[in-house]
Amino acid sequence: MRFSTVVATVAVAALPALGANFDVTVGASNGFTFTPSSISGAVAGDTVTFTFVSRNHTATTTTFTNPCPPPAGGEGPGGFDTGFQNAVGGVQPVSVVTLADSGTHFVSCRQAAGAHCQAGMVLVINPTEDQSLAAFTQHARNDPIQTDRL
Ligand SMILES: *[C@@H]1O[C@H](CO)[C@@H](O)[C@H](O)[C@H]1NC(C)=O
Ligand SMILES: [Cu+2]
Repeated sequence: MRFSTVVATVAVAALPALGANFDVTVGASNGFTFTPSSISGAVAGDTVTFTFVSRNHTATTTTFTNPCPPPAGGEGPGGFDTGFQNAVGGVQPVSVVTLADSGTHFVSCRQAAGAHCQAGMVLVINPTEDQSLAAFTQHARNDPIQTDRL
């Protein structure tokens, strides 16, 4: 009996994560972009794997209407912030975020007082009809650079 208990414990510990994963490339072709820029059907426990391939960016949750720049630490609840990930010099950092809920989240980059955000560097997780990628992109492009939120 003791032997079988030990085996069962090891088997549980070896189980893979149950959630789905969504891969996002940050800064493809040296651009101010998340690729893809929209993720649908993500639920609590799923992961988003951000691979930073150029410059020095973050993936940070922010608000829908006043997004640029995102606040340090990310807009919550369910917010996240990868922190600055520098790909200059050839290393491509990878940051994995586990989603805390199945809600809609707006993501942008904190770099340069919101300049990257204003350039349209945006991602929506679980967009809705009212809170669409197009509407969020428009809010980002209209948001002035705000050095006091650095
Ligand atoms: C990345 O950007 C942040 C914010 O501008 C800066 O503090 C940091 O030093 C940069 N990292 C590198 C390696 O340049
Ligand atoms: Cu950036």
